[in-house]
Amino acid sequence: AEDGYDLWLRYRPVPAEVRGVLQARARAIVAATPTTPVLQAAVAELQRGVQGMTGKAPALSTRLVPGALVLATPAQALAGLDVPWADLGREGWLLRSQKLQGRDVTVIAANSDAGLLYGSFAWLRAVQTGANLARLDQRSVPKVGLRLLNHWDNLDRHVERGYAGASLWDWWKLPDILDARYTDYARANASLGINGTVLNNVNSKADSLTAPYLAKAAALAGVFRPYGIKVYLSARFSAPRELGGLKTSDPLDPAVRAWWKAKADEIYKTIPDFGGFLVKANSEGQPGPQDYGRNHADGANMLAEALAPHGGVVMWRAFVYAPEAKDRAAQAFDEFQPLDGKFAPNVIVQVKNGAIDFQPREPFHPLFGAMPKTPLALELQITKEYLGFATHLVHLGPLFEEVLQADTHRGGTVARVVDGSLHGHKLTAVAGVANIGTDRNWSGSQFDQANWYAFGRMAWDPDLKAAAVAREWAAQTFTNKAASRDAIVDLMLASREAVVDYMTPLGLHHLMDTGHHYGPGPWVNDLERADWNPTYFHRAARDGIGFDRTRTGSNAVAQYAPALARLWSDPRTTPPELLLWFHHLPWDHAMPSGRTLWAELIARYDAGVASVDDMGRRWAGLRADIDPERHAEVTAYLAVQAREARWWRDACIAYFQSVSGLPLPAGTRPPA
Ligand code: GCW
Repeated sequence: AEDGYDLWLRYRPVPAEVRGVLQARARAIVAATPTTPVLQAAVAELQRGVQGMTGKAPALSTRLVPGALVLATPAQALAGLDVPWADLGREGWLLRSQKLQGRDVTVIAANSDAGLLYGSFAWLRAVQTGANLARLDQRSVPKVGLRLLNHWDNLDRHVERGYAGASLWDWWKLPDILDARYTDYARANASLGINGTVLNNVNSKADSLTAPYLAKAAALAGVFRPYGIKVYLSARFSAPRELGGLKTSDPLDPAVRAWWKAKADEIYKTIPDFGGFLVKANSEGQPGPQDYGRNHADGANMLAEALAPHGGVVMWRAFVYAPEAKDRAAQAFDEFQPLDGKFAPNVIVQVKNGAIDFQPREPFHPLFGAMPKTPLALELQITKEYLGFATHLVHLGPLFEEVLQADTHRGGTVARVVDGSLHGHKLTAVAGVANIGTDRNWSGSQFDQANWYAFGRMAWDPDLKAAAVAREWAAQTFTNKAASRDAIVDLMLASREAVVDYMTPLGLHHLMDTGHHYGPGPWVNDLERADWNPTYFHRAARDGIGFDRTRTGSNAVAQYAPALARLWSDPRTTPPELLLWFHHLPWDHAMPSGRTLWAELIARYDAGVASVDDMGRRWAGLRADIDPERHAEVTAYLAVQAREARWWRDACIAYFQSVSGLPLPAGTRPPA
């Protein structure tokens, strides 16, 4: 039965006519000997894939037979091979069907074994998406160096904001027992080019840095290493006090610095290729350098100094806000921008895509482009904390594309900031908060797998189009029949705007109910911190709705480049989808559609519901082409979403009406 465990690496038997072609193109695998663990992983994956699709695995061969898959590096380049090695970088690959020494072969070429592994997965992707195997000519080089998952996994296996079961990491059984699932996790990530994983939650326990846990992390690192994946840890800033018995964790205290240096040495003795630390400091109650009157750079640089001799990096998060701030959206910029140029070379500041918190839609974070002397990592959330958890079908590819392609008006897009090309940085990273757990289907729903997939592919190449990535995923995961595949893609692409419309249209944000963030709660107004209340964000009152972030309000808009700040300061030149993010406007404000703001708001909520209904209809029409198990499961989830989209719409409109005092516009509702 199909339960989704195999993700997009399904390798199901292909139709007879395809089988012959495939067999003829995978008669044997020619690779270097002696082989390395990474190369072995590549060969094993090719064998597994071809075995699954044709019923017969190609053998390893030292002879160049016709129909061979040739894995080539500069050290193992056969005569006649003409590969532009210099253009492939350290991890890039080339895929080409060609004649070599008179034989028809397929060349997979790279400068490293990791590149060969990525190239092997690329060939399997080409096969599964129906590429013409006789005419392959592709190459790809990652634009971003560190492509990382961030697990918000606690040591007790609870996953913060996780909706796919418990943490995969079975800390009690590690390091001795290595669940086979760890290998499948690594395969899936390697197939996308993900090359690092932060094992534990940013709200971290110091325990994760103790010797027993380092041994467990080392065991995981051992499983992941053949797949080109490094292990990282979230570090608790107060560890010197909590673990080391020191009186302080002040980053400028020599004893504290010495403690971290010794800890780093210990870690690298256990995990020689350890990636580095991810740190959440002075944010939502976490300890940090400000506890001692120091700043973020002081804290980050202390850790960087400890890791530098080993080649490790510090990813220092910019997600900070305090109740005193006049506008929560403005605080990260205010704290971090003045520190530009103050960070050590192995520090990268990790910035969420938007300034509030992983909402259905936010403008890009104003720090992107505004810290030219500091490498900035983009943090995306794959798990759907604010987007209906695992039951709502919301495909995030369009959201990722929107932020990556946003023009900072400071010389380039967010993608150009993040890939380092705009400001000439070599240290580059994209991080995604994982949506992975012990559920059979890994991600809590069949379609949430696509968010993991899209994250990985777009971290490798931030310029990939969401539509193209969704097409790949749908072909591999569900069906390669063009019409059905495209219907799935349409549904996925429409789903993002649908959730914006039925939850938070027109730039509204953070209307979700408290704590869990599931379902509507625009009326909530009694939390201990004002900046947690939905009323703080929407500011709906008799006079109008929206957060004034222009000069007459918080002026957070001034954090953007002047050209953009000018546009977004005027409601007439602010795109409707960001309108209430930047402006507080009267209910009768005239919208470009000709409707009043009040009528437009209602129309958007209705459009969101209609779009979810449409997704349900499209999915129903696909029944003949999808296995019954997964078809039924998605159908059931879509029914939940259809019901809850109405819940969102009706609750929000009812609440806003109670504030505006306005009648529902004529014709928007059936007569009573
Ligand atoms: O939005 C908040 C989440 C927290 C999370 C925090 C963060 C890990 O609700 O659960 O904590 O963001 O990103 O640090």
